[in-house]
Amino acid sequence: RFSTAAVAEDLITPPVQISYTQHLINGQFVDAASGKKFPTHDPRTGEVIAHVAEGDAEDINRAVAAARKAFDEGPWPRMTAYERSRILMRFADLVEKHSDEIAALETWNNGKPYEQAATAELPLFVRLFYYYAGWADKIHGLTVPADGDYHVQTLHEPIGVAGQIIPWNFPLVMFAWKVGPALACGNTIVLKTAEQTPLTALYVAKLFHEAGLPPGVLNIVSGYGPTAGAALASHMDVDKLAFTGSTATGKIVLELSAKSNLKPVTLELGGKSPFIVCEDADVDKAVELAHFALFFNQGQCCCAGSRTFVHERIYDEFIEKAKARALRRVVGDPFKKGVEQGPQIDPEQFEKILRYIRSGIQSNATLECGGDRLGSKGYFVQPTVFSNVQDDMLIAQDEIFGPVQSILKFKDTDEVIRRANSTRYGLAAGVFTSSLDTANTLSRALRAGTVWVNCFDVFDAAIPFGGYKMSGIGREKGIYSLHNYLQVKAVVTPLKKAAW
Ligand code: TXE
Repeated sequence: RFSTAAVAEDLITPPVQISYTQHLINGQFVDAASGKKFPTHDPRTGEVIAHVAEGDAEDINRAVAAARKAFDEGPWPRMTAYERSRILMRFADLVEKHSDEIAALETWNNGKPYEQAATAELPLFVRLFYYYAGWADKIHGLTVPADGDYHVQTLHEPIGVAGQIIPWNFPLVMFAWKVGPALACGNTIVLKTAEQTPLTALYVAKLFHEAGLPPGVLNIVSGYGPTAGAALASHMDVDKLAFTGSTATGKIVLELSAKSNLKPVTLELGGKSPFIVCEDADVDKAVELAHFALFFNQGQCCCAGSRTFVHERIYDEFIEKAKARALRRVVGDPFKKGVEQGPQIDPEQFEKILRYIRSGIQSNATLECGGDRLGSKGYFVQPTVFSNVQDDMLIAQDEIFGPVQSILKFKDTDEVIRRANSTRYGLAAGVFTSSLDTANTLSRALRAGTVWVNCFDVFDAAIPFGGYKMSGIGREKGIYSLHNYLQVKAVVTPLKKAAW
């Protein structure tokens, strides 16, 4: 029933080779201190595509020492802001030039459709670096009209060495959201990539050095969370930590910060975002947008619209059409033209999704379509739609992080607000309506960091992104992200000669 085989045969893979598998520390590619390596895979088949240096505490120590030196002694924080801006722009130019190859590497290591990597992830990445290049020379403090004869000014200074831990679902976009603002503000960085997707960060970091980034400013360590990640979160010489991943791991890194040096922590965590289809909605358009909101990126989006609330008046029609759309979804080799959905990232996520599907069936949600793996190789999951989902079912409460749409019925606006907000998460929400009043009412009432009205997953570099409640702390992108990477210093000087 699913059109895996119906996909156009022509592969669109540009030539790609894996050139960088070592850590990048102080501008040099180096082996792990222990000499250890770990395998990284192609999710289409589960086959190993490379062995990558496996970082642990000693590699993190070396990377932090390089970042510290580059911050304390190096040219980076003392360069003119314009020079820093030029390097960010040159980097964005280089990424754009190599974007076919980078998109191919992203697809190979992550499984996302090449067309989406090339037309969504790469352009977002490049645009974000231009955006923060534009900020670099516009960061400045204030003069403050304090009481008394004082000249008071605030200096906005870089915070120092930033530790950054990113996940595997958007390896490049997550790199950009972390690295762009931190460098624009003049910080130095130790970035730990996700163990599933170490390759593209190393590739682009090499381009950053070609663009003129001084050694030690951006250091990349590959490795696992409990070893390399935990060492970074608890390091005494890291001045700030930014993390994106699960809520459970977010709690761990916050605790590691508290137990070490109280470095400020920003967290971008899980979600269970409502997508609300009101009774006045154009059903065909609502079905298409709700489908995109959930299934984009194999359902592996922290902000996925994973609770589709549909007004009772259009519910039956919506279900039929949502099911038909899911059955039309083209699943297959992500390098083939026209493919909408590739494999999930790894066996753990794949099994987790299948467990949630079983839980939905056991709790008597109606399985409209899908419900199983697709094929016998790799980590492909059938696009799955459940209707008749109730708020207390696990599939309506937990983050599934896969291609599983849960559709719930509602009667009126107050009810849907209460139910949409009745979750421990608060990352995003979608509203589909033709009424301005309803759009305004819902967007003010929903407790979420982003409300998309009649659109979804709009990720412009200038728009802040982050969560209420257990979806996180702080905002990334836009002007808001700069605050994460700056210290504010008040400088107070008497206007007259001091009395003493
Ligand atoms: O996440 P982890 P996983 C959600 C999604 C998914 C679930 C589990 O529901 O199914 O999380 O995914 C590093 N100290 N999201 O296991 O563990 C790890 O190496 C320091 C939502 O992949 O949070 C990786 O670099 N770091 C999400 C990063 O944390 C640690 C994106 C994320 O891994 C660590 C991904 C530790 N003790 C998953 N343990 C989003 N918000 O977009 C792990 N890490």
